[in-house]
Amino acid sequence: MRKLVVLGIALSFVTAASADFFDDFDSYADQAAFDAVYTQIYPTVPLLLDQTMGYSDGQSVNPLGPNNNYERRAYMNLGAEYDGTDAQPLVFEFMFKLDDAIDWWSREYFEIRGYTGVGYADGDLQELIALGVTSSGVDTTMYNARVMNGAGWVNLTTKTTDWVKLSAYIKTATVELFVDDNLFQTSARPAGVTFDCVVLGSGLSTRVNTHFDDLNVEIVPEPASLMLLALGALALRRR
Ligand SMILES: [Ca+2]
Ligand SMILES: [Ca+2]
Repeated sequence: MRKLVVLGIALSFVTAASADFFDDFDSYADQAAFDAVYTQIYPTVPLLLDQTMGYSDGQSVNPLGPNNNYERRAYMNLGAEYDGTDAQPLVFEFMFKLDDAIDWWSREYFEIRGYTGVGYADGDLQELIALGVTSSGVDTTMYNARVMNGAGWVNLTTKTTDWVKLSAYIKTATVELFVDDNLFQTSARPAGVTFDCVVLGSGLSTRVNTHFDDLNVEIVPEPASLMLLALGALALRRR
């Protein structure tokens, strides 16, 4: 009976862990193919698929600084409501590259958002977590992040021109903010607010060219949950 209980717990984790989305942007043959997946918020000034460089293989997303970049923004609905817990954080992360780490006027980021409805701009915006760089109210020598209903904009670590991995681990009532898997900030957040879409690009003016790659949205079991999974597997084998 105890084995069955453990097995049941383990299976419930397996089911909940299936909410994954990953895009390396390498599969799109052209801009039109990219636009079929991501909805351009300003169709006449689209967020660009860059087919000349990337972190993974040869393609990435480029909001095309340093020239006028007042638009170039797109979104994608995740198709369901996602939330993280302490046991199973919802992970939002991607690779990010600045062409210039010195210039203060650098405003680009990706966001994960939650609306009262089922996707982008459907009802009221409930929460927004951004990762990237911004130019006011922060230390502009650093990567930045924003938790709208938490710490607001915060500083992470010193900017470079290398590819870096920016990550947000969304837990029950906190958001942990990482650069290259190093934790730099923890913000509070309202528990129970779910996420339903991602927004790519700031849509704001900037003077620095940036690239984004390997966008990942995933529910990750923490080690305690993995231990339960292992116990469940063991129980199965012993049966
Ligand atoms: Ca890529
Ligand atoms: Ca929603």
